Amino acid sequence: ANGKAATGFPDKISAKANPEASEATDIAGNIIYHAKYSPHFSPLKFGPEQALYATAESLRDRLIQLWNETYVHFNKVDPKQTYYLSMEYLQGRALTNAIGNLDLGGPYADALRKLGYELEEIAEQEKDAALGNGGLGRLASCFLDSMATLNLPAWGYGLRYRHGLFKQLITKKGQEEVAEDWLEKFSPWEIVRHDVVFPVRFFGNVEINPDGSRKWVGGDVVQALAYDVPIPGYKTKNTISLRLWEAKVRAEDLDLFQFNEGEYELAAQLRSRAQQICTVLYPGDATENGKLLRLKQQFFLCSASLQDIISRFNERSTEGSRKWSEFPSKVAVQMNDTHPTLAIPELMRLVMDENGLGWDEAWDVTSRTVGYTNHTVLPEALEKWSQSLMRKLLPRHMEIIEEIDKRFVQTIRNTRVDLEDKLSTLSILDNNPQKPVVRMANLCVVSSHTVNGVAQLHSDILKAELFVDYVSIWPNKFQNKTNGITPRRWLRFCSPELSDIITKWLKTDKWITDLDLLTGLRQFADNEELQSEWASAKAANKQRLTQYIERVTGVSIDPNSLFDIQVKRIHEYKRQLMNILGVIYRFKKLKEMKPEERKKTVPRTVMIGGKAFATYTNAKRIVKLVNDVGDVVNSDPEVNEYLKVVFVPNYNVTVAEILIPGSELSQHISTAGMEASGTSNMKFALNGCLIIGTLDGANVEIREEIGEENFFLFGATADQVPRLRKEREDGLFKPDPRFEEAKQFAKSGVFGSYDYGPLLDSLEGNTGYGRGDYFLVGYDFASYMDAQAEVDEAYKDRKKWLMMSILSTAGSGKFSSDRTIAQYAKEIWNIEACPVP
Ligand code: HBZ
Repeated sequence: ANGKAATGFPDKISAKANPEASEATDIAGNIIYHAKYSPHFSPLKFGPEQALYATAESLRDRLIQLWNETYVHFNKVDPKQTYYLSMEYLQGRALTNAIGNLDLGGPYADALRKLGYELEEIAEQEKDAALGNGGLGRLASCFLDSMATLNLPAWGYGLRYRHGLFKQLITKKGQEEVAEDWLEKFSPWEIVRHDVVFPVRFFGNVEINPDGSRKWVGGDVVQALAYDVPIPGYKTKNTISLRLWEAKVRAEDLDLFQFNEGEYELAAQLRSRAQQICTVLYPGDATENGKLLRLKQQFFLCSASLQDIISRFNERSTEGSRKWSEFPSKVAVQMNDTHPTLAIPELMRLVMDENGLGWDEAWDVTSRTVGYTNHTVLPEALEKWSQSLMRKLLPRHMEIIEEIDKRFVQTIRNTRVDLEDKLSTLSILDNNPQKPVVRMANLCVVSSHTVNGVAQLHSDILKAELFVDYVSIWPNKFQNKTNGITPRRWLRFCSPELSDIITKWLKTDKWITDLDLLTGLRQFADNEELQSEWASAKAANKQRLTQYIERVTGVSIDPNSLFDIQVKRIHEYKRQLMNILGVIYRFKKLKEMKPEERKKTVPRTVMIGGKAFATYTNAKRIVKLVNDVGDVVNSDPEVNEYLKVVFVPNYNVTVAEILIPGSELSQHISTAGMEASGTSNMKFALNGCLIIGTLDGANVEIREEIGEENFFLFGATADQVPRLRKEREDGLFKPDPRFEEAKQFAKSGVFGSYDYGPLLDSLEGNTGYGRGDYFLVGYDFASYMDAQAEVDEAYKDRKKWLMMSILSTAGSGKFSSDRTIAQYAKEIWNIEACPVP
């Protein structure tokens, strides 16, 4: 078929290296060239997998060329450049994105067709690059897409983890974790840079030179080797870098003497310690595990990246090096949460110990260079490192941190007597003799020129609570930068049907880079023609999702039912437990109804997905409960026409790209004040999905933008939470009978023999065994169920629902990461576009 010869290669297309090909035939020739002459498989076969790698390599040719042009241009113009330091990037797949951003969709689809394949089928072979845990990592990836698209001189730095976020299997026991293996074969997108290697030291000690200057010596030295992942902008030449570091040792670090003595393990000790550094992504929300390794990872990222940044700073000057005072006007470093905080003492050290500057100059350079983004107010998620661990691994950095702290405390004592009694919380070092720690967020706030939260409410809470006293010291340091998402991946490429309709009605596709243009849809929100086109695009996306669910879970769902989705990391504050209790209540009521009554209800398919941290017991119990409820509900012949419950396994970027376009209602129901922003809420709204949610994180701004009448709001507000918690804990609050009924039913054994007592008891107020219902599920349940009833009513009115759906998309313009990044560029980094001519 398709003219394939016996080898599996299409016989009519001849191999020809042609990195600039833009016609389908030439592209096909270039694909075949890669399959034959950069082979990773038997050169006798051309199956879908071979086609994927060869197609990716053909795109890589072009990306390398654009990347080079961009690099040369930046070198020539020498603009101020931003470096985004992040321990996490959730890139997902790259093929469809690269083809789309390069605007080669048509030619590539045609080329592959000539080779006997459909582009979609080939794209599905690719594994996700999942070098992150959740929202924070995905945000970094959306930011890279916007930086490139806005032609900004900006790069990302991260680590090349051998294994990304674990793969989630659902078994009878609930969630099981399996090591993920994105590099099992190889990644066609990365370019190993054997010319970019920097030494990174661990342990050792500090020597004092005769002139009083200090030098960090001894310990282990490992090498950081760069891998560049080119990041293309949308319809622009600018192609930037995500530079990922891998740890290596030099040949001379292998002790040949020991090896020859037969001591193979001893001989390779340093090598094996180096290899550990990038073996696995550190799981977020973790507690005591692998502290030392995590700290090594953080330092490895910071040290390698800063050495690279400094060498580029010098390289770009005509004299080969330049004045340090110019550094902050050429370099901005942004820290994605506190994970890369060690960039602060490392930059101080490099400037002082390696370049001979004094403290004051080094401090000036550092504090004018670094900015800090906070992503959480949860106390347990604020990083604190043991002082003794830090001193052991990074003795010089610990000295520098102590000096920063000393000077800060002294300044406060000299200038702000009123804050004297606050110093125990404001200082960087917590010298509690039981457990002396370094408070990383404090180090960031003291050392950065700018601190920002990720949604207005979150930034307000930072200023009013967590960092309130710092605000009185530096009132202008604190900003808000509401998160955003890239409209390319999250609408244009994941829902081409809906995108085409939008382009048709707006009579332009400029919305893809100017998302505010979506407001132009408002005037057509009740237009019947648009509504019917909208409905058919949604129906097609629901159909695709239906097939996906059937394939991965075996559950068949009704594409005409209301698709209700909650996907995100499983966490008690995100309240998946409230969702499933609501489902349990709905199930119980459906069971109690007469058949004629049931027929009047709105059929619903509730989908819940997300990963639980491996040792987070209650999160894992929630996963198990959702699965158990699904098993019972889905096989109940009386009810399963009206309700289905599906746990979507192994939620990741690729699964999100199937779920979100097919969604109609999505749940963003965290306890108010706890979700810093949320970003999937923006993706759902952009795809015309209605939101049921609390006044938390970016929900507040989404509701403002799309209109309160198009948002199903419920629940306590952030300022009410402390009082309600106290009342709930004290047993003063009397929960709604529906809440009691749902809990009783969950405990009754209908959902199997697993003991849900301990999970459900966490929802009790102070009854002697409960934990006080810290997340206020009991308080919010009543208004949640009322809002769910409004959803059902609204869904019955087809026209109204479609109008609300269109208005959700129309009001989502603000949530483009292009807007977010433009604000960072202007208000924090002070950088400007540098488009490649
Ligand atoms: O960052 C999330 C916030 O929970 C979410 O509200 C926000 O929208 C998003 C982007 O700003 N935070 C995370 O995803 N945090 C982590 O994944 C994490 C990773 C490692 C840690 C701690 C937290 O050690």
